[in-house]
Amino acid sequence: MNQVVKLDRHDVIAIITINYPPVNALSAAVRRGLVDSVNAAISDPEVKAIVLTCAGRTFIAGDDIKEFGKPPQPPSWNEMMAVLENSPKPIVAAIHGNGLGGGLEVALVCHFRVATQDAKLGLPEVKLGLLPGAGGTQRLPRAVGPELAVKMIVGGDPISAADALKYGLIEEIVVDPASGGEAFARKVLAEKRPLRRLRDDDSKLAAAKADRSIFTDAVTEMTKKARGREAPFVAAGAVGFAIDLPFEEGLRRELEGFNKLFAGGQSKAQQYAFFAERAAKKIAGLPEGTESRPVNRVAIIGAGTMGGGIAMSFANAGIAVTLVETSQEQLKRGMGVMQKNWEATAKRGGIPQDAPAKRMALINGVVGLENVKKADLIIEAVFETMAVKKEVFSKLDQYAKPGAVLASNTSYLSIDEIAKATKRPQDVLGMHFFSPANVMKLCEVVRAAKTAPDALATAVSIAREIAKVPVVVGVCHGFVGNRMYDRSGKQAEKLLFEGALPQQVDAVMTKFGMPMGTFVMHDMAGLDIGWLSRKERGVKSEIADALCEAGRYGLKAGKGYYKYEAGSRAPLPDPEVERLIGETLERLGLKRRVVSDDEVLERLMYPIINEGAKILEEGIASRPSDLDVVWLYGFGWPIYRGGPMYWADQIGLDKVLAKLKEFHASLGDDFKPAPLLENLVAEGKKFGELKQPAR
Ligand code: 3H9
Repeated sequence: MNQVVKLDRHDVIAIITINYPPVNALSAAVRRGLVDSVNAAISDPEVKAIVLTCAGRTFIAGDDIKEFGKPPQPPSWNEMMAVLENSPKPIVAAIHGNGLGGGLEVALVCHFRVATQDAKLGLPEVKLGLLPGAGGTQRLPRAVGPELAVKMIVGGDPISAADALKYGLIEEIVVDPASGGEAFARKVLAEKRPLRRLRDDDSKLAAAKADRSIFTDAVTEMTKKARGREAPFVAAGAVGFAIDLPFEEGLRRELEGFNKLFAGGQSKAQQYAFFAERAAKKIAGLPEGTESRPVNRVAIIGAGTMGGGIAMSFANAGIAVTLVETSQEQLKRGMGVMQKNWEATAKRGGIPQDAPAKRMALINGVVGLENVKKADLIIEAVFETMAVKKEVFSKLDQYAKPGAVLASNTSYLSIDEIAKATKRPQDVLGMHFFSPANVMKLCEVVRAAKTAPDALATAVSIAREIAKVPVVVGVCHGFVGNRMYDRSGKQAEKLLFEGALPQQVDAVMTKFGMPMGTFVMHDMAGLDIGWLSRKERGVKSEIADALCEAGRYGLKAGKGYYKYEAGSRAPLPDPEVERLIGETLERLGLKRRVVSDDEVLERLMYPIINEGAKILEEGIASRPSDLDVVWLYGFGWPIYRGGPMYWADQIGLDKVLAKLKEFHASLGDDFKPAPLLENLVAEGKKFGELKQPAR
């Protein structure tokens, strides 16, 4: 039909095949080919039924996001959907890989659907700050009932083919999409099955029409974690229209919601984040054709909080690991923590009941570094001092097999320095996981001066295999994430010396969309650790020290920057803390002033942007979007704000620079503007316009 859609005929069955790599997105050319093919099949008197299938690795993964924002090209979605739905000849959608977004919506206007066992079906538009805008919110509830439809549309996660079959989204599971779809189409003809148009079938809406709580309970559950995002609420509302309004009216209201979200800033930021994550997969400067090394066995050194979390991440992905400790006692403690962690998740229904035992079985706990001999990848997660790290790496040099990738999970230390402890610096790199490592998706893959390209590629690919989001960064103190975060943390502390209270600072952060504020986080981590380290170094932080001297060690003590009721993790503002802060300031001769929320936000966030600019200048990260990915997946930056660098572009770099200069004049060098930022402002450019590095 055209370059991306092919029409074949196997006697009475027309087979339409979309072939538009990589994911058969519904570009204008695909829509044109599809409409023309269906029309041709309808007008061909020999054709009695039509199969819609895709070539390559997947069915249609949605509208073509790369065409978003460009002038619309015909045929319109409306036209395409009408041609398919009104076809007098049955159309069978045969799904493999992913049937997502507009792809699933196309399948829903077809009269029948079959899918391969490994197929995933979903409406992930909310993840792009949108809702399904081609009838998905009206047809999916009619296919599977409003309860599951809310889960899929508001949550955005796909379901398996087995579930799709169970809930009536597909008719059959097939082995091969094209031949399976064709066989099913022949069955439809042989059995003279009537065309099933979901728009005309309200049977699955009846229960929710009679008892609306079926719908509202599902919405309450699914919007619990929406935190500031608009799309989940608008999407939920649209599913409500399917229950309450006639089909056409529901469709109209759905489109209204889609257009509103599409025009809004949240969706733009979320689309940006989608491409930022994909851009981060492209490792700058990696020689063409670099292959990763095979990894069949993984060893992790250290069963503490980080090592345990990393081991859990591997086991969660079904990969066996050898977990090495220095004593049986330490090992037992670490294994116990993992077991408890999984059991708690299973109890909450987060993983199957038998998962904890199965996952524990994948972890082989051992004592002694000599046990790493067979590992292809070794991740060190021991105590965070250079001397200890170097000792471990020099021993690894003796035990690890040639070619094994040697990774350190250090959060701050120089990988170049650690690599010197071995005779194989080409195999050494950083894999910096974020805490809790079994939960947070970010993994900074640190490329040291001598890291070999294939070692780097190996770390990136294994990180992806365990469902992490790897971002390649260079060596500097704290790499990208912590280096930027520390700028903000320092200001949070300073603000307390000027008159802000922990609860004000934290509230500004959570209102902005961060999952938690700095001081709640300090309480969770424990204040005593920093206190001890300060004492060792002879450094003071008067307010934090005063809290510790009063026994306020954080959550574990039931009091820190906040107080906590017995058995509760909910932080409560404590007048006692305000008193302690007041006394400390008085002792230091400092006057409290009213600090505005705007100032708190600027003081916390602008240094992050400024530090990001310095990181880019130094070449520690390849692109501004990589920094945004670090913040999205390492610190829970609100996705609807894209990331700090994207956010800065939206505010206007001139405004950010002007504020930094103002703070620099009054508060000193913490705010000294990065030359890159000054240059961009001088050229009237944004971070987003910086030249992208070569793949
Ligand atoms: C929608 O459908 C709106 C409708 O409701 C209504 C309209 C009226 N378009 O992720 P990968 C590219 S909204 C264009 O690395 P994987 C991606 O950028 C859409 N391009 O592969 C990358 O390109 P590059 C709803 C797309 O195997 C390449 O494909 N659908 C699209 O890890 C490989 O991607 C979604 O939100 C697209 N729709 O994962 C699904 N999708 O190589 C979004 C991907 O140049 N997509 N690309 O960097 C995904 O979730 C994943 O890509 C998928 C494959 C699971 C499909």
